[in-house]
Amino acid sequence: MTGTQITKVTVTPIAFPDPPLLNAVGVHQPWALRTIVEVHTGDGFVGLGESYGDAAHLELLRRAAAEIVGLDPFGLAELRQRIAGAIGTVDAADQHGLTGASSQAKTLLRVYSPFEVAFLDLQGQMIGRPVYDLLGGKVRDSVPFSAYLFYKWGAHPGAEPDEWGEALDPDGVVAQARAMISRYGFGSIKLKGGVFHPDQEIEAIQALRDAFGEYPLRLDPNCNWSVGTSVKVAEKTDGLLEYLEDPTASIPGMAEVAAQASMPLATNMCVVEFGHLPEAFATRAVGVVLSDHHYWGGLTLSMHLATVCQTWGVGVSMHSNSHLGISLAAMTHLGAAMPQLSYAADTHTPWQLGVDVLERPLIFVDGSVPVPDAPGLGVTLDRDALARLHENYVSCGITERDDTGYMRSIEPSYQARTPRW
Ligand code: GKR
Ligand code: MG
Repeated sequence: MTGTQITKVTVTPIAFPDPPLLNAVGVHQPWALRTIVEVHTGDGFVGLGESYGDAAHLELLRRAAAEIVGLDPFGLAELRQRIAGAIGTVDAADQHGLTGASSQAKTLLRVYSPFEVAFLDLQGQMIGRPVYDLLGGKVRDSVPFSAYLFYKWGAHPGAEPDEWGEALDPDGVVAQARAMISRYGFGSIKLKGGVFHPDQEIEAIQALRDAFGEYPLRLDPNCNWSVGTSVKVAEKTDGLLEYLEDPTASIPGMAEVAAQASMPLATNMCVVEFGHLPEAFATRAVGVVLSDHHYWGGLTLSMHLATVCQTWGVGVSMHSNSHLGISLAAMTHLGAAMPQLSYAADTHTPWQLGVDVLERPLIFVDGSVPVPDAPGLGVTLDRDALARLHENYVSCGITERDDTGYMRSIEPSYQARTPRW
């Protein structure tokens, strides 16, 4: 084997503390799960990737990892073929229901993604160039992110309050926005909705508008409204939102709402793989697609997605789930290289309570992450932190994200219903 070939791949499940964030299907469990992928070459380079941590996905990542030794880090086509061969025709997307329907195609791209990112990290280190250069070069020096607000309890039942406090009404939402913006400097705001009656969530949006003047605002109820409710909310929020995200389920449902709404509709739930684009664009169901390299097949395919969106006059934003710094670095390089990114990207970074797997995580300056110019992703794994977070995984007893099950353990009568209103 030559020094540039892959000699070892490790796949490490981790868990980190997660506050009780409320959403359309329940509440976040006390621990968020992720998987860290390390790909080593004979020359001593280590490429990094980060992905979901649910058991079925972890098993597929492990199967894929076993097939990668011996590959050339520049061989992305072969990487994808090997992974396709390793996982077969399985369909094992997320079970929590917040990133849309699953399919074999999407499962393959979810498994491929962290390895693709790790390969790009390696390529960059080997040729001494940042990952954004491998995606075509940077079009911006810093990538804007948005304040991502959640309704939340002050603490998990029986635990100490977390640093963000309670937010269950418009005042709490505005207070959370003030705290997050003063800490990170974000210049736009997204509220995770689908938790309370839509009228209460509209009141919160109005309160944010009153408190933050011209800040762009978004509301995302994760498909928890019927078409009729969505149309009414769109009427009541006319002039208040830069986009309304996934008000209702399915491409035909979104198309019906879009035909009557004044603002663009955005999605990370009805358009989640390339096969969804023709119908969604032909029926004008969505005005903005939220890209997410974790399930669109890594950074290169996310760039392709943006080009297709542009061709159809559809905007591009970026979706997030609970994540740590390797994902943030990958999102930052992608955002740096993607000319079509016309909205501040989502990030869950403020909710990770300062925990990370990196030695020096990327930082936010005035709501944006300055793009690192070091070779590869430009970040280094903190092995002690990785070991600690792996210990959390082993001891926390959680192997699946299950917001509904956790909510039911606290409120036994809770039912996840779509649409709820
Ligand atoms: O973290 O609860 C959450 C979010 O609801 C997340 O899981 C969604 O996938 O943020 C996401 C979204 O924009 O739909
Ligand atoms: Mg969303």
